[in-house]
Amino acid sequence: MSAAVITVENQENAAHKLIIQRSPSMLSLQGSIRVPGDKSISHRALMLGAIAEGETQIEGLLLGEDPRSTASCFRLLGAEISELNSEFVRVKGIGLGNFQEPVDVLNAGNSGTTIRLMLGLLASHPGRFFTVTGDDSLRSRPMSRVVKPLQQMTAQIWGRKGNSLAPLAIQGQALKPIHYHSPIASAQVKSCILLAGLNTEGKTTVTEPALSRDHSERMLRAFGAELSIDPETHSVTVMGNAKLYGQKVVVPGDISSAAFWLVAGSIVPGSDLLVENVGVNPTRTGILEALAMMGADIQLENQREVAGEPVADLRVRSSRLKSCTIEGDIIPRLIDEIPILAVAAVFAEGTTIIRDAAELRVKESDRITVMAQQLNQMGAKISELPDGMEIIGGTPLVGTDVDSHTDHRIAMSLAIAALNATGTTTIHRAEAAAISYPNFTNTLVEVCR
Ligand code: SPQ
Repeated sequence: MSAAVITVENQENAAHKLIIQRSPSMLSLQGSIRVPGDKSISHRALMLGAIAEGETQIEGLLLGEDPRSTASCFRLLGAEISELNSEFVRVKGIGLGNFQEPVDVLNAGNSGTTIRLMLGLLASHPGRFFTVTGDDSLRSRPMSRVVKPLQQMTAQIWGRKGNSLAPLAIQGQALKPIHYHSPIASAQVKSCILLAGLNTEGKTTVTEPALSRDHSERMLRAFGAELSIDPETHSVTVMGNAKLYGQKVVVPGDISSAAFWLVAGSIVPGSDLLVENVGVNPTRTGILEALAMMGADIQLENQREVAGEPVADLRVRSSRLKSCTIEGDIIPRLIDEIPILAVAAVFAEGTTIIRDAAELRVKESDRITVMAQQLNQMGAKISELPDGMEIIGGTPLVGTDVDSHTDHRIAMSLAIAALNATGTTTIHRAEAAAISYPNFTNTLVEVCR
């Protein structure tokens, strides 16, 4: 008999419920799995491929909804992108400065990375007019964080609420270079400004208060851009009038997707899971450090470098977790993993504090409020802080009806919480997982033994 009953119930409008019922005989998670390609790297490979000269070949692209949005936007801008396939995608670039004026609105769907990075490129393409939008969630996320610095570069952008919400209209211009001191550590802000700087004469610099993920910097260099980086001040400078050349990109597995299995393997007794081929770029490995602080048993095996990004296989075995405090400079290095870290904290001994993470309130959902509400409905003891959560661990969870709020990371975090709950958990709007992890439910079924 299977250790868990996992069913998917389809509903109207492509919505579905994920129903998880753990069997009374204890389940454990076993086997070796692969997670889909890194979402951040997938977006950047498509975008840089599109603005490069010549052909880019991408191996291991994430086939989630978000990279599909990027591909459809850049096709409208003139790039030739072959059918998306995780084995091989070919992008015929149009060369920097050569976007065609799209005949329709560029729709970034649910993807903050698509709209914010693309804005930097659009604003710096003189003589063309563009309109960009997204789904309900994206249209409520703040765009002023990129619109304001682009305006300092003389960009022309209009939108609702003082040009801070999509839909946005952009009249491309020749921009002026700036040195931007970002008030937040955000890879999307940094990348937007650097991408705008590519087609702008002179040097454009971004300084951030703490280091955010550096995939743009690594990939820009690989494509031939001239970049200087000052690690002391967290500053990156790009030389304008750049020329990029098509490359071969190998996308490693996404550590943000691996995080669900690292927590599941830690909290479900008797588990022993190997997650192969995971990107372990130091700007993304805050989750490994946080779980180590909590006493998790995670080993990095077969460490190697693939196409400029560090990669390893991660072995997780169950362990007794203890509480910890997560705050400060580690936050940007694990920001997307905080929903699943909250699940780990619920099963840990003691009180876990998460601070300095107010950014969570402006993600695909308000991830502080939604995680606290949904896990508390299952019996957890989580109090919201303005910039985080206080989680009193050790209270058993009981399955009930919960909702993803259409946020992929919430849907998957709740599914992992359900593995360690008694009774039946029904996750509404679980289809959101397809944004970053289309195969999530199949892998869940595969590893539960
Ligand atoms: O792309 P989007 O929708 O913003 O996705 C998220 C996610 O959880 O997948 C955030 F909601 O990831 C961001 C991440 O939080 C992806 C990203 C990137 O690829 O540059 C950077 C981070 O955002 P930020 O605002 O800190 O720059």
